[in-house]
Amino acid sequence: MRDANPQAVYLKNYQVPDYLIHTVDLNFTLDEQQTRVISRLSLIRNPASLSSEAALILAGENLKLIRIVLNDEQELTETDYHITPESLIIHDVPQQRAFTLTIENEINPKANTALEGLYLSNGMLCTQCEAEGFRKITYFLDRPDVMAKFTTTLVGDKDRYPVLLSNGNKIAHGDDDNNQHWVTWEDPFSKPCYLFALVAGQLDCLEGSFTTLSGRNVGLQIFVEQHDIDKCSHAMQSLKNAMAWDEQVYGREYDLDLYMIVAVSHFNMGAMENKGLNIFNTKFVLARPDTATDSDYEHIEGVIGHEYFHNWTGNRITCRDWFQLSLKEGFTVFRDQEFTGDRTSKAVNRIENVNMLRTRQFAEDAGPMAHPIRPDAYIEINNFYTLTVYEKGAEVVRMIHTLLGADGFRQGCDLYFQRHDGQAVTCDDFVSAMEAANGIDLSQFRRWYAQAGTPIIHVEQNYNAKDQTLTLTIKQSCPPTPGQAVKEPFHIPITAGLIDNSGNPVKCTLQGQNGANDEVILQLTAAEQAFTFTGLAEKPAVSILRNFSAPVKLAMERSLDELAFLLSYDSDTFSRWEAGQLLSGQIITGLIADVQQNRPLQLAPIIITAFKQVLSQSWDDLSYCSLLLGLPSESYLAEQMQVVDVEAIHTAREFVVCTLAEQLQIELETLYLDNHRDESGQFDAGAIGRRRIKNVCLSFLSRLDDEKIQQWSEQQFSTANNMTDQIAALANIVNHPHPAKQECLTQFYQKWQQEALVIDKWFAIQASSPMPDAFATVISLTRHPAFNLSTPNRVRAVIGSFSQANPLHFHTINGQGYEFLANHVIALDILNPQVASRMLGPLTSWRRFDETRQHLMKTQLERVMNCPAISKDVYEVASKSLM
Ligand code: B3K
Ligand code: ZN
Repeated sequence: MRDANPQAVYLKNYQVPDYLIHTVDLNFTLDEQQTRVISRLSLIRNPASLSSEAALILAGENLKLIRIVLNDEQELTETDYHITPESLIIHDVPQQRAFTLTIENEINPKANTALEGLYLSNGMLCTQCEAEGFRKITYFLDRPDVMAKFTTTLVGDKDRYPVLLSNGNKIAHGDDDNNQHWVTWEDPFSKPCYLFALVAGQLDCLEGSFTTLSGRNVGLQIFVEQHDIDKCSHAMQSLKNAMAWDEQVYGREYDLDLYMIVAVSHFNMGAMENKGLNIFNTKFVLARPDTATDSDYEHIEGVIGHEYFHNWTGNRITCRDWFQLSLKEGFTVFRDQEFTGDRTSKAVNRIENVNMLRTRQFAEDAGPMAHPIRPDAYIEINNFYTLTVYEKGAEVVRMIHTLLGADGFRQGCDLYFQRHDGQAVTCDDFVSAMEAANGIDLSQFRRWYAQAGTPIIHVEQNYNAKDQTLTLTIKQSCPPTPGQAVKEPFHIPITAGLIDNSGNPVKCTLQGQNGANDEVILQLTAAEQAFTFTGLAEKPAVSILRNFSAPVKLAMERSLDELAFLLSYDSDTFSRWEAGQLLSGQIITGLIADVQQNRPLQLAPIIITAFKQVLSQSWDDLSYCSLLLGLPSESYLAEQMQVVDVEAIHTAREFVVCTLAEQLQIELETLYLDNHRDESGQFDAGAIGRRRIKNVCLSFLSRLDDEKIQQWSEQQFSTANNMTDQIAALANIVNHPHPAKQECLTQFYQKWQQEALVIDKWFAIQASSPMPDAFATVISLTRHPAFNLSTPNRVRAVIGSFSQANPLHFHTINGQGYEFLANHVIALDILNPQVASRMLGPLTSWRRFDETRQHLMKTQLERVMNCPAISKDVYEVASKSLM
C-alpha cells in the first residue's frame, strides 16, 4: 500500500550505481508459505560511482530478514543496518575492496496475490521479476544496470515439486532427507535480476531440439500442468520457427544449451523473457484445434517469437534504466511483427498492427497518461508497459528501417550488437549505432524518443497542367500533451506513389532529383514543406503514407470517388485497405450527424458498389479480403469525434452493416457457402482465410432477421471441430436475437468447463455483447462460481471486455457501468495493483465525453483515488487523469 505521497522517479536524476554485484549464489528452500532464501552476493564499489563513501542500499519489500553476514564471518547486528519498508541500508561496508554479503530471509508465496516476486499458481511456485519484483524475493540492487552471474540452488519436496527450474544450465542435483531433493542451476551470462526466474511444481514436459546455424544442439522444453500436455506442439513449432528466423534475418544464434518455457495460469501479462527460462501466460502457449482460434495460434507464435527475440534485444543487451524500456520493447515488437508478417500475410499483419495502434495507442497519446516512448518520469514503472512504449516504440524502429532500407538497418543492428553485447544501454546508444553504421545524422529523428503525442500531417495537392507537375504541400503539427506544451517538428518518412487514370503506377520523379521509381520516401523535417513531382502529363491519384510509414494522423481532402478509385487500384496493400476505411469512415461520420439530428438514415450507394466489387473479385489472400470488408470499429470512430457519442456511433455503424447485409445478401451467402468446409486442424493460409471470410459473411448476415441464417449459426456452432468456427458462431448467437442463445451458452460451458482459456472466451463474449441485457449479464457473470478476482485472465475476460469492448453498455447514461468498474478496481487493487491499474484505463478518457458522462466518470475516478489504501499503481493513473 502506498506512502502518503508517492514520489516520482526522473530520468534526469539517473546516476550510476554506487556498488556492483559480480556473482550471486541463491539458495531457496521452497515452501508455499515459508520459503527460505539465502543469497550470497559478491560486491564491489563501482569505480565510476560519483558519491564518496556511500552506504550500501539494497531494495527489498515484504521480506522477513533473518540474518546478514559480511565476508562469510561477521554477522551484522541491528546497529550495523537499518530497514525501511522498501530497503535495507548497511552503513559501513568495505570501500576499497571486494566483499561478500550473505543475506537470509523468508517470504510467503501464497500470500503474494500481486503475482510479482515468488508466487503460487495452481500449486506451482513461479516468479515474475520485471520490472522490480526481485526485491520481493531478497534484498538486492534491483536495477537493470547491475548485471551479475547467478547460481541458483532449489531445495524442495520431491512429490510437491518434482520439477525444479531456474536460469541457465543444470549443473548438479541430489537427494536430501525427508523426501527432499535439490537442483543447482548456473547461468553463465551476466544478467540484471529482473531476468531471474525459478519454477517448481508438478509439470509435464514436451521435449524438442534445435540445431543452430553453427551446428550446436539446443534442447527445447515446454513445461505445463499435466492436463495441458496435448496443447503444446504449436508452441514448440513456433519456437523453432523463431529461432530459425532470427538466424536468417538478424544473424543471431541462441547461446545456451537449453531453452525452457513454462506456462502458468496466473500471470499479469503475456509472457516474460527470463534468460533461458521464459514464463508464459497459458494463453500464449496452449493450443489445440478444438480449443484455440486461428488468431490464438497466430498470437502464440508471435509472443513465443517476441520472448525468444528478447534473448538478444533485451537480455544480451539490456536497458540502463527503466526509462529506456522501449530500447528492448519497441525493437522486439518490431522484430516480432516482422516475424509474424513473414510467417503469415505481411499485408494482413501490417493492417492489424496499425489498427491496434490507431485505436488504442493514439487514444493513449491523446489522453492524460500520454508520454514519449522514452518517458522522463514515473511513479510506478509497471504503469509504463504501455502501447506507447511497445507499439509506438516499434513504429519508431520501423521508421529507422524505412529510412535506412533493409540492408542499412541490418548493418546498424550488427554494429549495435557488436558494440553493446553484455551491456545495459540507452535508446540513444541504439540510434547512434544506426547512425554510425550508415553515416547519417538522426539528431532530429531523436525527437520521436522525447516528444509525446501523435503528429498530424496536412497534405494539399496541386496539379499544374502547364508544367506537368504535381506539388504536395505538407504541414506537420503535434498537439500539446501533459508537460509538453510546444513540440518541435519531427523527422517523418512519408512513403508515396502515384497512379494514373487507368489504375497503373506512374514513375515518380521528384524535382531536383534524378531517377524515377514506383514510390518515393518524402522526408518531412520542417513544419511545412513542398514536394514537387515532375513529368506528369495527366493528374495522377496520390497514394500517400503507404504501408503506414509513420505513426501520424493524415488529414487530406479526398472525395468518395477518389477513395473508391484507390480502393480498386492502389498497389500498396495498406493504402488500398485504408482507402476503404476512409470511404466508409466518411460515410459513417455523416450518418452519425444524421442520427444526432434525428434525420432519416440513407446509405450512399458508392459504398455498396465498392463492397460489391470486393465481393465479386477472386482473391488469393482471403484474410486480406476479409479486412477490406471490415468497417472502422466503434472505438476507431470514437477516436475521430470531438465529443464521443457512443450511441450515435453504434446506431450509425449498425445501420451501415445491416444495409450492406440486406443489399448484398446473395453475395454474402454465396461466399459463406463456398468457403464453409470442414478443415479443422488445418492452419495453412488458405484454410485460415476461408474460415475468416466465411465468418465475416456470417457476421454480416446475422444482422438480418432471417431464420435460415440463425440455423446456419446454430449448425456451425454445434458441428464445428475448430474453435474459430465455433466461437464465431456463438458470438453471432449472443450478439443478435437468437432463440437458442441460452441453450448454446449452457452447452458450450458444459463442454469446456475444464478448459480455463476457453471459458475465458465464454465470459468475454457475453461481457462484450451489445444486446440490451448485457449489463445484467455482466453482473451475473461476476457472481458466477468460475469468476474470481485473483486470476488476471478471468478479470480481463469479464471486467476488461465489458469496459473496453462494450462501449454502448459501459457508457450507459445512468453511470452504472462506471460505478461497476470503479467497484472492481477498488476490490482488485487490494489483491493485484498492476492489473487493477490497467483496468482503470477506460475511466481516464472522461474528457472525451459529454458533460453528464464526464461528471459521472470523474466522480468514480475521484472515489478510486480517495480510497485510503489505494496502491501507487492505481494512484498514479487516477491522479494524472484528474489533473
Ligand atoms: N518484458 C515483459 C513485460 C514485463 C512487464 C512487467 N510489468 C514481457 C515482454 O514484453 O516481453
Ligand atoms: Zn517484450
